[in-house]
Amino acid sequence: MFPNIDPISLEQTHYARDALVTKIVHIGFGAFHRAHQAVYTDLANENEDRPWGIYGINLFRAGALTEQFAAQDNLMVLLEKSSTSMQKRLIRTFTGAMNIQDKGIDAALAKLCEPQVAIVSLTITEKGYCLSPEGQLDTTNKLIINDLANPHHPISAIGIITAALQERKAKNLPAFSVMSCDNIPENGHKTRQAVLDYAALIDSELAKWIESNASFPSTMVDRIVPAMDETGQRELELAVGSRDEFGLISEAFKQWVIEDSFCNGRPQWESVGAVMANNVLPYEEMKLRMLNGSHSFLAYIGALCGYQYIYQCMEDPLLKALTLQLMVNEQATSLSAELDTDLVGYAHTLITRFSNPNIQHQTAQIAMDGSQKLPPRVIDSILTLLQRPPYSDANPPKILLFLLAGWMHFVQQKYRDQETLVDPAADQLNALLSANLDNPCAALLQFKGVFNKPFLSNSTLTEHVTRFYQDIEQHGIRAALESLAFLLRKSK
Ligand code: NAI
Ligand code: CS2
Repeated sequence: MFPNIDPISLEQTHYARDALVTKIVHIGFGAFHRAHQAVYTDLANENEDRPWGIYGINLFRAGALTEQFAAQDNLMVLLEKSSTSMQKRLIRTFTGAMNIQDKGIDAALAKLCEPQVAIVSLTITEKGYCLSPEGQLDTTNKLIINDLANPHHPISAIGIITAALQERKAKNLPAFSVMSCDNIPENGHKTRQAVLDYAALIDSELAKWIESNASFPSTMVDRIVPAMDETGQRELELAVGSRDEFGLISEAFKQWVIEDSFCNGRPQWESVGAVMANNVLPYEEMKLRMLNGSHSFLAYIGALCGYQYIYQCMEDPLLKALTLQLMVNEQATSLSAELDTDLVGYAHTLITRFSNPNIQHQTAQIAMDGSQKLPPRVIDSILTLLQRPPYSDANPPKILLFLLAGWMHFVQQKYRDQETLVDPAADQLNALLSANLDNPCAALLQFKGVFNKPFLSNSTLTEHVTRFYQDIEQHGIRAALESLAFLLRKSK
């Protein structure tokens, strides 16, 4: 399919592709899955007699995906780039893909109900789980309202998974494991909660069957995979020798920690570097707070400074220094004592990864969906840190609070400039701003999806956010960052 790929520099597996069996159906056939779980599965297949095939399903995308992917034989190329080297990898584990918008829900359910399907994995973004801020199924979510009224024609991922499990139960087929690979702490437990809450509302017997037959492993996933743009496409085309509509560019680093709780078998991912663990939460929190929390800091503060890409933020000495302090002094202090990891070393590795100029990761991409991302990356850490010396009510973690003020400016600027805020809570946030035009900071502090009760009941926290907000407003982002750095030196 890719005739011009130089065979010497191409990394590829060699198992018999015609032996692939579709035992994994992946919902959310986006960039990350194709550059992470698909790579591990493809590599693990080298040691399997019955290699694991993956079939991809998209819920909310339209287009002739099945036909286009089949036209390139369900193959794709990934360019894995460090700051000094690049490797081309051919990924051979896919058996096909579909957009539900084109093929219809019945086709997707038929796929999920093939008897041999053992795992349904997910990368559907944080909002795809339809959870309330308290971690229960959000029954006011539009998709869930639709699905509860039409359980046999669902449109949410939770509704589709439950409908498939219902059909499998009716046909006496085994259940499957539902493996979330999204950036959510306890992602398996939260998926289980959403599915069980939903199932209980349509059929209590089904909820019991799912509880005893399905499993919901949690995972910590890590690899920076920016959305492809035309420049990336052209680079890929040069490297491959022909157009690859599904090809991607990622960093060279990858990591996967998986809770070993699969009800119906799994690939030997540990044979190719994944770590199987009993408790994934400490790793999830480490990555979510140190990596993703810093990413969100750079997304909002970097964007306010005018930077388009993360590596450009790392070329700014002040931003780089504050990012390292955020990781080491604030986020690392908030983590579980159970972690047997050199967190300072981890922080330096993250800075090196963020500095990779070969990865064009847009601050705007990371800034999306802030209302979903800030609670686990920022709010949870702040509340934990108040109980951990040297922090206290009188001395709260300031870089995290500055980040929140930066997010508020980002949201406010989009509103002011009438630009689209990409966030599932955009309407609510804009309504709060329009109701209090004179005081955007006070308006956004009313947004309960981010500022929960414990946060709002602590006046030191709200005062700090307000002060930082005003500092940015009155003196500009650069001067506000310098004042923050000064404040941090003083409070040492
Ligand atoms: P993408 O934009 O390429 O794909 C997003 C996928 O989510 C699409 O398949 C889309 O159809 C689906 N989706 C969006 N909203 C949905 C909803 N409400 N219900 C069901 N499906 C929905 O994004 P990408 O890069 O694949 O990232 C997806 C997720 O993967 C992230 O949100 C994150 O949780 C996780 N992730 C991404 C990493 C990255 O570097 N790109 C790294 C680590 C985790
Ligand atoms: C990023 C993540 O978009 C975001 O919010 O923080 O996608 C990040 O690139 C990955 O989690 C890295 O593993």
